[in-house]
Amino acid sequence: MERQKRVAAIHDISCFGKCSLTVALPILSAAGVETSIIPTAILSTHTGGFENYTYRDLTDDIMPIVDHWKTLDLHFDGIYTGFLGSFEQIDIMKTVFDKLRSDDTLIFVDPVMADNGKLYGLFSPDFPKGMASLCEKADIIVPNITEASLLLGEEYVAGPYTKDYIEGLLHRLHERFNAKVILTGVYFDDEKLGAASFDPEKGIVDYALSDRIDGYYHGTGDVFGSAVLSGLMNGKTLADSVALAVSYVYHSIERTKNAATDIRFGVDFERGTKELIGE
Ligand code: PXL
Repeated sequence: MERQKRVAAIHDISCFGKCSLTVALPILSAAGVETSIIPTAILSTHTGGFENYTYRDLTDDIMPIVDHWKTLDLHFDGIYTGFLGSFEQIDIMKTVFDKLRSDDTLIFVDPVMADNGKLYGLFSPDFPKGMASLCEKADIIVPNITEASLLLGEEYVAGPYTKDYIEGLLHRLHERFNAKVILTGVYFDDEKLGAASFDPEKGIVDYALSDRIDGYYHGTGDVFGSAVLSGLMNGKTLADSVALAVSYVYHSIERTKNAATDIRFGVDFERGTKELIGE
């Protein structure tokens, strides 16, 4: 049997509301990937639509965890970062990458900081500069269109988009960050929504679009990123991993919509995990 892949997932734990580590850990595990975690903070809920949430910062615990791991001589096939709460955590991630990576480690950075043309309330206007400096260290970045424009210092453009715009954005991101790029929130009309990816080795842009389900469902970016990384760790191409993730997110939203769950509570990704392993 092939060696099991191992990923280090570095995100916050939002105790209620299904995102970040409470999504990355179960999805990667369900896909057969061993998943070690470094929690960067513990919140009672995520910050999207809840008030009075608790926030315990765990910045001081990150390096001691990494330094202990170093003594165990662990090999990581992937390092996956998402929501980071401060510039300090961004800087620490650069050291974490240097300490934990081997020659074949995939550095997968989701620059979680904004959506729908707006930076999340928690972040100062200069936060994107910090996130951009982390993306410079990545092999793959997974911004949505708002995050992509912030990373490039460009004006946000609202959709529907043209292929020229999407492909221009992908190429500018690739040139700026020297990484493979997956862009989420791509749509050309009101019917379909999904992602576009650019793999420089292949030289073309691939699209994966599904039917659009209206409503802003929280945590879908993390479900998407975790599913893409699952696909990659299981040997799929970038384009196939993105297509798998778009379909998985679509089905997760569909189940949630049918159940009429509060959209802040996250999506029902749990009852679809078989899709991750092609069943
Ligand atoms: O899903 C991204 C995310 C992760 N963690 C926290 C968040 C958010 C988005 O709002 O608030 C704490």
